[in-house]
Amino acid sequence: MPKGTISILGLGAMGSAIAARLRDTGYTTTVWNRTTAKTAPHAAAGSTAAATITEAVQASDIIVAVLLDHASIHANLEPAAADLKGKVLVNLTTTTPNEAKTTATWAAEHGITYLDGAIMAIPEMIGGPAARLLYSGDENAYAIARPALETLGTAEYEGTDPGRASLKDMALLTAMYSMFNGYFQAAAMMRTVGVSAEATAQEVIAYNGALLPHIAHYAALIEHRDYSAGQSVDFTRTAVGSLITAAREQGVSADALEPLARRLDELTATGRSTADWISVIEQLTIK
Ligand code: FVH
Repeated sequence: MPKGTISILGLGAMGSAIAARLRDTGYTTTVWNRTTAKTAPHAAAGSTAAATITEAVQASDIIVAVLLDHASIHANLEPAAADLKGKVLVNLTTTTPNEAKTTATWAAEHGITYLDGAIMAIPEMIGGPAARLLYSGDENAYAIARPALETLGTAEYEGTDPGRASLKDMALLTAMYSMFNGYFQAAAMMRTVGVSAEATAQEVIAYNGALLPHIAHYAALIEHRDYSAGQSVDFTRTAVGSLITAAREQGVSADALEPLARRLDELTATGRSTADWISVIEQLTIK
């Protein structure tokens, strides 16, 4: 028995996975994509292919947008604003927090109930519990769309600030890219002596994997701004300086570490060389 009507705007890798999942879990789906040919497999599988975005919007109560970026969302949705009025719009396109807020303001001005979303998964994970999808914005929009959204993965509502889901997404992605960048640095250094990327990967997984839970200890100290003990700025500055020198000696760029060295230099220059090195976090806020 059909559960409700949902239109999916955007049939890239992620939009396609979402459309398929919603269709397979009993929703009446209408799909639209800029490149019309991408609607064909969905139409063959039971979705309705809309020729225009307006047609797609008019077909459903809930509209899920999965386009490339903020610019493509506004280029396509603004002309359809009148048709979106009174509907629930769930935007799963990756945008910055401020872009999410801009879209929320625009939606409110046009009588659209807006929920912003961030997908912490790859398309293959959609439909499984390991897929985390973060949402923030209009509570009513979340309540209405929630049953459908819960079919996509684990749904987590982050509150009414429309930028909140995006901010968390961006913060976690920043941590992720920094982690991988650290591995690239290690692999670039080790391959100068013929060690394979696979071998270094195993070493990094073992070493960093064992250390990773230690960030919870750092978190407690950061919460209390307790930088009175622990590994000092002075010690860490020397250690990071050696890492930079070692990288350069191997003919490898030290770009990955130089910002950390600069933060440690700043702490030293302002008389905080004996503080715990995790106080670098205080240097990250742009004043
Ligand atoms: N794929 C992933 O693993 C990540 C996981 C985390 C979240 N992201 C975000 O999801 C959005 C969509 O990503 P995607 O994987 O579906 O991306 P593509 O396969 O490249 O498809 C892009 C779709 O956007 C359409 N599009 C692009 N520009 C425009 C435009 N100016 N007007 C209308 N549509 C546009 C594109 O259409 P077409 O090229 O087929 O005609 C695709 O439907 C994204 O924000 C990720 O960051 C996915």
